[in-house]
Amino acid sequence: MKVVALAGGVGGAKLAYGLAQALPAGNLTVIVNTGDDFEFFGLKVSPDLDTVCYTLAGIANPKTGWGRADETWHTLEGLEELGAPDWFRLGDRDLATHLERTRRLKNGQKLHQVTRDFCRAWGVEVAVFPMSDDPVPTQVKTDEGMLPFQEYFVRERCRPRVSGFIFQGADKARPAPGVKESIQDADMVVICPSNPWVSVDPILAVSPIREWLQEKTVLAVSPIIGSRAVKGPAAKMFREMGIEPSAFAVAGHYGSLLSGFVIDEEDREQVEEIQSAAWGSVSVCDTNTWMETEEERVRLAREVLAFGKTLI
Ligand code: FO1
Repeated sequence: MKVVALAGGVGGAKLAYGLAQALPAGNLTVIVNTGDDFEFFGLKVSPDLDTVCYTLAGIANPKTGWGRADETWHTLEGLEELGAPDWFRLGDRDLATHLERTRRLKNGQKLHQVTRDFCRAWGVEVAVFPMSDDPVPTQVKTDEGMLPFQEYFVRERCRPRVSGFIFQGADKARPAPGVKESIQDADMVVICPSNPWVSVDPILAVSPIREWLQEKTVLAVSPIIGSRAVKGPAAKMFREMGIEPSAFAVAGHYGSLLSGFVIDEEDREQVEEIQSAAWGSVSVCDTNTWMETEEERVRLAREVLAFGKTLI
C-alpha cells in the first residue's frame, strides 16, 4: 500500500515517523509545509522540513521536537554577547544544516534536491518532498498588523490575535517535482495532526495539490483533543477565527476533502455529529491519538492505516 502523508511541524513529524515504521520502505512519501520558511542571518530556514527529516532520522531534539538532539548553543551564546538577534534559536549542529542548505540553494540546487540529499546523508529512506521549491511564506493577519509567520510564532509567541492568513506566492508556486507522482500513485493520503491553518492549508494552497487530493482517499488525524490543541496555537487560532475549537471544527475545516477522520477517544461523542455533517460523508474512527512515546506513534500509524484500508 502506497501512502502519502501531509505534514507540518512536530505533531506531523511524529505520525510520519510512526507511518515510516509501519510501512515497508519505499511505500511512504511525506509532503511537507514550507510556509514557515524564512531567512535568518541570511540563512535559509525550513523548520518543518527539518523537523520531519530529523524526526525520521531519529536525530530530533526529544525535548522541543524541533532542532537536533545532543545540541550545543555556543554560536547562539556568542550572538547574545554581541547583542545580535537571538529570538530564533539555531543550535550549533542545526546551524550546519542551515549553512549547507543555504550554500546549495545559492549554487542553484532546488529545495527538493537539497532535502533528498540531506535525507540520504541522515539515512532517511522515506521520500520527503517540500510542497514546492518556490517560496510561499505565510503571513499572519493580526491585531498588530501583518506578521511573517516566524515573527508571529516564535518572536511574538503567538500572542497577537489572528484574523487570517496569506500564503504569499501560492498562486504562482508549483508543486515540487515528485509531489504529483507520489499523490497519483498513493492508495491513501493521510493529513497528519498538524495545525490545519498554518501547516496544512499552505500545502493545499499550492495548486493543483488540492485538486489531486480530491481524487484520492484522504484521511485526517485531528490535532485537537477536547477543545485543546495537542501542541501549538491551533485551538487559539480557531477561537480567534470565530470557531469553537474541536475535532468537529477540524473536520469542517477540511470539509469534503475527507473520506475518513481519526479523532481522539475523548471526543467519541462527536462521531455522529461529524458523520452526519453537511459537508458530505466522512467515516470517523476514535482512538487514543496521543503520541508521547515511539511505540504510541507506531500504534497510531497502524490504526490509521487499518482504518484507511476500510475506506479504499
Ligand atoms: N520554535 C520556537 O518556539 N523557538 C525557537 O527558537 C525555534 C527555533 C527553531 C530552529 C530551527 C527549527 O527547525 C525550528 C525552530 N523552532 C523554534 C520551531 C519552529 O519555528 C516552529 O515549531 C514551526 O515553524 C511550526 O511548525
